[in-house]
Amino acid sequence: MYNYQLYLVTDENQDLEQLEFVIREAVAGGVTMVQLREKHGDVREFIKRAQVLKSLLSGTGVPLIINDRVDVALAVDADGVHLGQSDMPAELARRLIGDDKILGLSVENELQLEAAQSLPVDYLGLSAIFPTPTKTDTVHAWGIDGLAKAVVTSQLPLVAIGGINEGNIKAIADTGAAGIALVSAICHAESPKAASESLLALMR
Ligand code: TZP
Ligand code: MG
Repeated sequence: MYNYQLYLVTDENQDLEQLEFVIREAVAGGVTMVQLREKHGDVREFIKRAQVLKSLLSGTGVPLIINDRVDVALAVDADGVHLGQSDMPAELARRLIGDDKILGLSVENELQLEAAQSLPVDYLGLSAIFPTPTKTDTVHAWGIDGLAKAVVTSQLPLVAIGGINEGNIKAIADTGAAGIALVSAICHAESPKAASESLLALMR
């Protein structure tokens, strides 16, 4: 139902100006979804950045997803929330955000993948496919084989995340995953627009 093909996750280390540049370019280059990921700033800063992205994305058809915080998503009327395993339980988040918003959940191993199948979520983020310097606390890497098996068993759409770039995206696309989520391959590209265009072409 939603298009997860090229899912941009923002880099919290980029300032507002860099963030705006990346989002404008990435949308022009064809990203299909944007997640605002803030791990260290205070909630006011989070909300401010969310409001900026909300207005940048309005009218583009690209949904804005908020990482971790249901309250921030509701406060700015974002299109959805992405939860980790230690965030608010999915059932409660769904009750708060309603049926019309997008709800995603990260799964880090097979047990979590199986348990998530009966949850009221729209998609699962398979974290992490490869080890990545962007998130150093991931415990397990699914690899291409793990992803391919997960795609076969999951009833829910899977979005692959972690260490994905132009060099390995084809192997990911071949597994039948619904999409890929990336930070550095787009946020740190000299031209986020050109990077998004070529990543999208490789995904298709
Ligand atoms: N969750 C699992 S890996 C990751 C997140 C947020 C970071 C992905 O970043 P990159 O730079 O695309 O490897
Ligand atoms: Mg999280």
